[in-house]
Amino acid sequence: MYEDMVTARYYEERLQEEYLEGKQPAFDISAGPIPGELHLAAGHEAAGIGVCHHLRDDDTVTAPHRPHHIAIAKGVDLKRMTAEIFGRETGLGKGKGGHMHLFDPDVNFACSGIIAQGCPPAAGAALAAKKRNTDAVAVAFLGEGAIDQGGFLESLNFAGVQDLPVVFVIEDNDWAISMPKERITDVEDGSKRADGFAIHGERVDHDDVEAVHEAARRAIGRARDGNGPTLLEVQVHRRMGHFMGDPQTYRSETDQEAASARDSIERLAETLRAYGIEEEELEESREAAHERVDEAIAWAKEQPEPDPSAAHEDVWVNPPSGVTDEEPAYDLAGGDD
Ligand SMILES: Cc1ncc(C[n+]2csc(CCOP(=O)(O)OP(=O)(O)O)c2C)c(N)n1
Ligand SMILES: [Mg+2]
Repeated sequence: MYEDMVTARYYEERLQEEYLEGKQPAFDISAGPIPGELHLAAGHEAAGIGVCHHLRDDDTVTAPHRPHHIAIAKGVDLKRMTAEIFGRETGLGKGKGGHMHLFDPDVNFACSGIIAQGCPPAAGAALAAKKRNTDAVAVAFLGEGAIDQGGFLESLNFAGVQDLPVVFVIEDNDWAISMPKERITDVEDGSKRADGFAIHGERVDHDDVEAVHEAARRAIGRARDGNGPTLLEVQVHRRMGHFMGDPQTYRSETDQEAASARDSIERLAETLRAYGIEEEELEESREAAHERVDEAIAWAKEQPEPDPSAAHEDVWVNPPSGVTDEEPAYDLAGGDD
């Protein structure tokens, strides 16, 4: 878990460098090697990694717009994920999705820029696992800013009624873009939403990966054993802006400093030292993590860019006429019928 946490943090530090380098002197969001928005999850590592360390490849994970730490912990191919973020042809989505739309069918991972979007598909994956009589489970991650979304609440209900092997994990970082948590909900503990659906709820109120791992053991064990869904909330911290380039004028310096002062990675390192792990061993983990990340980024940057003529391929299920030479299977515009 320590190595994955260091990998996730270092990965984002390197992405940040690559991202900003291309956007100077004025901040042009479309310029540089990583086009578009970039949402970094530094400060969220304990949640993604503490939970995903219980999962197998055949378990499903859906993540939100801040997905890197979760994808790394789920075992998504780091090279192809990086190529996707850099918009390259060999990326997971042929360079067309970018960092918020990573899909890796090999390890059943998906994410989306639409908040709480991953909840219904996770419930669906759990229903499929149950109908196939396997013990696979599904986990949906979402932010505390998404806990009033209909898709989330409907998924909780459906999962409860159908006793599905699914765990919903709220990463509570106190912010939804510039909106502090207390202005969008009167519920201090998001896991209390579970009570309204008669399912299990639990909150880990500090971003200690050991505590998350323990809570996730209970939740995922319950799902795997056929004992139904759980709603788990983990207090995390947003060390960065909402997206890269966010000036955070809405946020006090004290709040930003407090978020940076709580470092779940250093906390785990301290714990490991207390268990008698030598500094050398921790250093080996850090070096292995850095090497893996540097290699993935170097590989991604060497990958070809997609051919512009392929822009519409894989985008439309049924291309409107004019997009390709093929005749559409039916008239998307509706017509008389
Ligand atoms: C359905 C929907 N509404 C609005 C947005 C715009 N939006 C993007 S991120 C975000 C806030 C998300 O906050 P939270 O869920 O707490 O996640 P965090 O960014 O803090 O990790 C919003 C409103 C969106 N992506 N999808
Ligand atoms: Mg949030």
